Amino acid sequence: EIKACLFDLDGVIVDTAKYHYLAWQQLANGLGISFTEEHNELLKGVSRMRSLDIILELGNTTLADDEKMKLATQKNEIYLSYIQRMKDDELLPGVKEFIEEIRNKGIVVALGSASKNARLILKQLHIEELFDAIIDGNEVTQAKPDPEVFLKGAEALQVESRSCVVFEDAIAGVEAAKNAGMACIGVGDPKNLSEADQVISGFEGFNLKQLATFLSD
Ligand code: B16
Ligand code: MG
Repeated sequence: EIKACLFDLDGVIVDTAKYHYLAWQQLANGLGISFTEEHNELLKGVSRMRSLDIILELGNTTLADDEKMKLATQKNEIYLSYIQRMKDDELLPGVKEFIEEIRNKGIVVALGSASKNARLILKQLHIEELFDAIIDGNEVTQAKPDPEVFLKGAEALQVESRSCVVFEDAIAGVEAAKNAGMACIGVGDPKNLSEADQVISGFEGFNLKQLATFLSD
């Protein structure tokens, strides 16, 4: 029986990946490192500092820790300037309706995101009240694929892992859900998300009945 659903943020609820990309690209170009959309795939679901390390590795660059902190802050400022302009219509199609449907049917809902900006983004999109619990990058010490973010979500909702379903778009996120002993629905390309129990391309037309049949197969 499904008692709780846990949602990743970036790539599941809103496409902030394009803003992360623009901000990292601006930063990388400033360092003389070329950074493409393909490189950006490596950063999905990965923490801010780890993302910077990956970019520096691409450019064969090593920097002192204080220099790296400065760059990470700079990237976040660029990112926030995009986020502050974001509008409600940037919610991915159908996701708000799906969350409203499951809540009406008594399922509790949590956010499980690696982003330290998660609360700000939920506020900006006026969907903070859709979540019974919010676990984000400020509350976890272990990054996905470690299950910490989802285990803390389940704990906050007071639901056992086996009654939880996670929605994820990143490979590391699907692994984190599996490591937490939870069912997982991949959102995106089935090629990348083969570890998920089922994959959907998005939430348009998706409903609780379909979710229940998926998981009873
Ligand atoms: P921040 P998610 C992740 O969010 C993003 O996928 C990843 O690209 C980003 O680096 C990470 O959040 C940290 O974000 O710099 O805002 O703390 O997919 O786990 O919701
Ligand atoms: Mg994601």
